[in-house]
Amino acid sequence: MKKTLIILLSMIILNCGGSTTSNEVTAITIGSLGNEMKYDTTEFTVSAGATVKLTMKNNASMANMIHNVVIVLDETAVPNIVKYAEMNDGNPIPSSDILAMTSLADLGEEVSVEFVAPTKPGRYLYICTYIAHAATMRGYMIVE
Ligand SMILES: [Cu+2]
Repeated sequence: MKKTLIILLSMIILNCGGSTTSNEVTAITIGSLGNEMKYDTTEFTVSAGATVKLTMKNNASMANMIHNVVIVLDETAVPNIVKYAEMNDGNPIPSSDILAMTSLADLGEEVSVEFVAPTKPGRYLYICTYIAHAATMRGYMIVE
């Protein structure tokens, strides 16, 4: 904890040096909606090119309610991404159509991933690829 604080403080100090690069991280948390196959957040906005720390918080208490967040660059690739993930216990196969993904969060668990948002503004679909969840567990990351 102390170490994190020191790192954060040094980052702030470094940022005061007139440098044009930013170390700011946009933190987003997406939870599951209780025991439903739904996210509690179905839309969030980030700046183009921002560094994003995305956390999936699994709020479920029911067996098999395992979730992830997979942000997709090309929506037309979703059927294949889901198909291959479902053949792989819900874990997506890494692909150039996937911008970022968390691992699968077990009941009560939190998992995070850090990534850089696209520089191209738009709406980027995110889905849960655990078996049979993708139809209802979805939302949009808006890049502006
Ligand atoms: Cu899910």
